[in-house]
Order: sequence, then C-alpha cells, then structure tokens
Amino acid sequence: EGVQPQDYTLIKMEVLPPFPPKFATLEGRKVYLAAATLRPETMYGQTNAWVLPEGKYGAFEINENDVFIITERAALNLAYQNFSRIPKKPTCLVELTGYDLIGLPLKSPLSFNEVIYALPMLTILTDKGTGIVTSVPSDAPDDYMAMHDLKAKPAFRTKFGVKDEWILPFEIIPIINIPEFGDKPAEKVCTDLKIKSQNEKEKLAEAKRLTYLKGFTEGTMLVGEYVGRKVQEAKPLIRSKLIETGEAVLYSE
Ligand code: A2H
Repeated sequence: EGVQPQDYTLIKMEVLPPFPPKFATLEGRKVYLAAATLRPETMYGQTNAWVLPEGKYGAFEINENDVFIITERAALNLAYQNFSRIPKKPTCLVELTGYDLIGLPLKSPLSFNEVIYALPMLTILTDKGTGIVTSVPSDAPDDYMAMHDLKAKPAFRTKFGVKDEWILPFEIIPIINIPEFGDKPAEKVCTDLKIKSQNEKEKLAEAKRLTYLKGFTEGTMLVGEYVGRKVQEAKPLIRSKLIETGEAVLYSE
C-alpha cells in the first residue's frame, strides 16, 4: 500500500434476479457487486466482473435499500465513510465465497453489454479495494490476460464451472484511442511484451504502467457522452455523473 490515500470509484454492478438459493435472505433488496476502479471512464467497455474463487466475501447492508457484496475489510472501511445502515458497524446478511458469485448475471452502469457475468480471476488481492474488480479488457492488461486465459483454456473454465456463454459472446470493445497503442491498448501492450498468462506479474506491472500513464495523458474517448474529448477531461465528468445518478460511490483507503 502506498502512503497516499487511493481514491476509488465503486461501481454498483446489480445482481439480476432470480437470485440463487444462497441469496434467499436478500430477496427484495437491491444487491450489487461493488467493484473498485481507478478508470471510471472505461466503464462502457465492461465485459464481466472478476471475483477471487477462494476469497471470502459478505453481503453488507449499506442503507435501507442497498446491499453490497464486498470483503469484510472493505465493508468496515465503508462503514467509517458513511456507507453502512448502522454507522461504523458493518452488518453482514450472508457470508459468501467467490465460488458463490461465479456466474451471477449483472447489470453494470454505462456498459454497452446489458448483461455481464461474474468470473474467476486468481490474482485478485483481498487487501485492496473491495475484492471485486470490473473487467475492461480493451484498457486493462490484467483483465485482458485473465479473459484470454478463460477463452484459451477450456480446462480452466471447467475447473471453475464457467459456462461458454458467459465468456464467448464478449468481444473487446474499443473505448479509448492512445496514439502509440491504438484502440485496444491492453491487447497491443500484452502482445508487444509477449505476456502469456495472468500470472506474469512483472510483465503485467510494466504493461499497466505503460497503458495507465499514456491512457491518461494521451488518450481520447472513442465512445460515450464525451466522445472526441481527452481522457483527462472526461474522467472527472464521468465519475461525477456516476455518483450523482447513484450508480457509483466514492471510496478511499
Ligand atoms: B482498474 P491500484 Cl480499464 N486486486 O479498473 C487486483 N486488482 C484490483 C483490485 C484487487 N483487489 N481492486 C481493483 N483492482 C484493479 C479498470 C482499469 C483498472 C483499467 C485499466 C487499469 C486499471 C478496469 N479493471 O488498473 O493498485 C482495478 O482495475 C491499473 C492499475 O489501486 C483498479 O482500476 O493502483 C486498479 O486495479 C486499482 O489498482
């Protein structure tokens, strides 16, 4: 963890009914996987959510209506940032693991794909953000490689009970142009660095550094309300709008 606080946008990815049996006590509530992102301007290109199969999650009461599925650690932090029905005290309605979340259908803000699915990612850290990550394979090297692993390795899909229809229809959607890397920056950089899987940590760190920096300083929006505008200008505007409409909340740690 850095010394500086990190300001995340938590994207409220709504779990669509019918709920699985484990979610029986959540019936009638609005239930979200709350994904921590630093790139709210890329949300148009979401293709899925990522969860850690062995991760421990809970369904926490944020207010009278909303329930967030996140790690207990994130729920405690949120409770101190005014996001808990009982101030400073998280209330867990159901304990869950990542396995309980794989395959949930989700409706996520700004996403061109109307329904996306929760899928397994093995490199999620449980001491960062909410333990839930939204996936934008056009612009995030980690997301690109994790999706690549699932698509290329049927045995990996079988191991985690991932159905073909949760991944195969989801293509990379160009969201941002970076002059040096084109319209699918994550794919370009992962290919250039010859990254083979989501487990190549050091190469992926380099890929992230390259795309993150250039995306912010030189990227131009290809889609959405701010099409043609610089990422630097669009990012805060998109973030504010998501928060005003109640589709996201701010979270820092
Ligand atoms: B970002 P930082 Cl398009 N474990 O969102 C692993 N990764 C996590 C995480 C966790 N517990 N929580 C959040 N993240 C990811 C979008 C995105 C992101 C794009 C491009 C780059 C990028 C879509 N995924 O991050 O260590 C989330 O992925 C590159 C760094 O706090 C979040 O933003 O700097 C980012 O990592 C936060 O990482």
